[in-house]
Amino acid sequence: PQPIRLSDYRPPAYLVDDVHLTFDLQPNTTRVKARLTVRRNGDHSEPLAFNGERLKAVSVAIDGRVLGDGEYVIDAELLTIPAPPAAFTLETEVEIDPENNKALEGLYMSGGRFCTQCEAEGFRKITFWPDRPDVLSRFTVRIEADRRFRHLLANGNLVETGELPGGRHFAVWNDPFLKPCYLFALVAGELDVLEDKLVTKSGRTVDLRIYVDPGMAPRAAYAMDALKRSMTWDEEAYGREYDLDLFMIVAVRDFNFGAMENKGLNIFNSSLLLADPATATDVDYERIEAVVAHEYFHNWTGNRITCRDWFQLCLKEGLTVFREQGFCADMRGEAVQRIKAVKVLRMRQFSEDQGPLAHPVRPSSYMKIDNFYTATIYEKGSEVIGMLKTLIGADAFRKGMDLYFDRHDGEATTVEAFIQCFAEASGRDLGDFFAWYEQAGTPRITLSATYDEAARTLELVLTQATPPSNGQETKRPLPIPVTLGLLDHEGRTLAFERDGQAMDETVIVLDQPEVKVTLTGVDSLPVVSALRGFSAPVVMKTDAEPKERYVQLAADPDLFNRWEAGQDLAADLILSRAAGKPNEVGEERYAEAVGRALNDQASDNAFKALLLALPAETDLALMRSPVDPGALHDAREALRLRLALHLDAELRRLHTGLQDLGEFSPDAAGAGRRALRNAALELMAANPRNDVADIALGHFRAAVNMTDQIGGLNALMLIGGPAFEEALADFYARWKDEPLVIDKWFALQGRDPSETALGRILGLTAHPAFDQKNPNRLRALVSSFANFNPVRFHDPSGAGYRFLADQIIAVDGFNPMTAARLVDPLGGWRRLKPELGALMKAQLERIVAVEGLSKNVYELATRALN
Ligand code: HT7
Ligand code: ZN
Repeated sequence: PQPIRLSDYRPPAYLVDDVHLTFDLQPNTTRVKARLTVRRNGDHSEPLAFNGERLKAVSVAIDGRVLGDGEYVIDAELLTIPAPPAAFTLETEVEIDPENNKALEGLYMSGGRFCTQCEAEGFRKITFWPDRPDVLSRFTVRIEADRRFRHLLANGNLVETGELPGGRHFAVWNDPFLKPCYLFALVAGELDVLEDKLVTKSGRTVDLRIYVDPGMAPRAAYAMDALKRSMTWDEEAYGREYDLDLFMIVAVRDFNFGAMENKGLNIFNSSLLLADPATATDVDYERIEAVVAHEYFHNWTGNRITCRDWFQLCLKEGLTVFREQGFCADMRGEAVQRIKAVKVLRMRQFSEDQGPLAHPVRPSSYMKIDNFYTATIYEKGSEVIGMLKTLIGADAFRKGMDLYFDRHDGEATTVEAFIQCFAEASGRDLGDFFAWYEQAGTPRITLSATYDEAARTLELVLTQATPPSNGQETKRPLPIPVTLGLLDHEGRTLAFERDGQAMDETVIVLDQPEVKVTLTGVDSLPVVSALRGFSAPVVMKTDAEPKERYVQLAADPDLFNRWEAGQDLAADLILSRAAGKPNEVGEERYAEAVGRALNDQASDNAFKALLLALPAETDLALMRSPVDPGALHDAREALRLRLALHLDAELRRLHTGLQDLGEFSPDAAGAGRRALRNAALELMAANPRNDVADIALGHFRAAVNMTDQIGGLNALMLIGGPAFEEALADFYARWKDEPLVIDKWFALQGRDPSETALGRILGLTAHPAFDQKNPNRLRALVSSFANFNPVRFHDPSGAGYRFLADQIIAVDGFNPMTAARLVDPLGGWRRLKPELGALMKAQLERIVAVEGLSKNVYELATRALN
């Protein structure tokens, strides 16, 4: 297969201004009639070549005349018409089979309902079309179906409904906004609906509807609340108002991704929409709030202004993640949300950046665009915008956003056009900044500080280097904003001067291989608090000593750096132990410092819960190579044991004192309390004292919400033994009819690090409730195992790798997109200790050798091997 390159971009040869689609819905033989108003784009004589995949063509006509053989060609990918007129009506009719569409793109069936997923290139599985985001059209859609498909939904406004002979009915929808076909959506089926209204800032009333499985409407209440808060927030934070009179969301169980922002008709994976205290955890609530907001925010960043081509994907995704993170910070607290975002970034994006799948935020070539919905595009894409804001300031940033919305509304545009708005708004040349979009890899920066007591100066020397990545051997320096403040050794903020100006905090722009900055008026030997709020997506090394980290852990006013100091201390201790040099004095000192931080009355519970969690094994694995996952696991467990013993009384006190009294509330305060209580229990589980299993079992049995039930089950899993087996069986029996809860049951077992877990995990694919065809169920077991259970995944026998490869090969046969998303954990073979690396590589080779492998898996597996 040939890659597609950004440098080959050409405007579309033909545009479609209007389209009228008629769907005659039948599970196996749906007919789609399309009437397109087509216009040649520019002066050329190129043939018309519209995409079409797996379409059984019934007829093709131009201006009412049915074309005969020889007047058009249909192959596996295209409808070609050699010499069409300059402007004409193209009518096609095709037949498709939604029921047997297990790839879950195009039109398919989930839970007996019709639904669609068109991003990125699914529309070509519905009808012949120039399937690219820079063709913007006005859509009218008529849906005809049996009356048992009670709700017939599409984008925009409902303009007509009616009855048809033979127990059928119809609905006609019109979307007044121009849109690319990837935002097209259709849903048909029996659904319950939760309804509400929102009055926008200009006084328009918008009807809000969330469609769910019959009986599930009460579980959509939190999503509805999140939707209303998102709509109001976007008005306040960005001046963006919703533009249609109706906004709909539909939940489906079979979905390749989290959710989809189709214009006026978002489609959600039900796991990211449905919640009640009995079946959803606080993490679910938080995710629902974030994803509802994210998809809603796409209405402006993605839908009203879309991407010219798929290389510009970060234009809508990075920006929308950035907006989503701003919303979540306002809803749930800035510091805690920032720490969580950075944890995700490090776990997913930094590992991507260190492996063979590293790519720039704006890639320059791809084989399957579905493979580029990555942490780099989303999470690093958001970080890049955060840096832009730090560099030009909040006011210029907002002006730049306003300009972008004004200038590009209704267009399909580029990252260059986006950055240009900020250059104009700030009056700054942002030419160098663009390297953040073009260069893969995580920059390494160093910072060293020299204090001159007599002169009261602090000289800071910062350096940067970005390691080579596939296809980019040499790297340019990037403009890296390093937000920095000083503390004295008692933890008090230390003021200083920069260029004669007094301040508490400054942003140093590290835009050369080395930058020196001298701060003056520094009254005592300082502790440097650098990269505050994680002001850039880099790995920083400093010459600070552990005692300085302890000052930060106790008192840094930047809560991100307070947390980071604890993580750095813990990581050093774990890595020393894993290297055979345990520092027992240091471990004790660390445990004492964590104990003091837990007693700090000023900090909130959610923050303390984060402080209590040691760096993940996957994060630690990024810090050293070759990686020995078993040694890392044992060393981390040793520190957990030390903490559990040292903090025993404190953990018990937290566990008892933080019990939920009164009604469950999913808000930040309630979630923070439960997070800390469950984090305390998780740490207690490392303590071999006999009564801990009883406490965990009591916690599990007494739980009145899913957060505590999973917290109890998780602790029992870490302890192991008959109590765990009993609780696991009870949990299954109680929730067997709740698919979203049974997903949790699979996911928890996938994460089980105990020595005997591997056999059970591999055996779970034979469980009657396991279903490879449902991406949620598949990911619950397979992704949680491969991504969150390093010690068992990297079993010395290679059985974990073989298991993952088996799943990828099997799923690729019907759902290549989801199969490809499982490849990532096999990308790390080069960094592993050689005997493990060889076993992992062998599985990649086995995958690549499979006959008839999809482009999706082929692309990622070959890149992972190279
Ligand atoms: N924009 C949406 C991406 C998406 C997707 C991509 C590929 C295959 C299936 C998909 N479903 C949704 C989701 C988002 O980022 O908002
Ligand atoms: Zn998105």
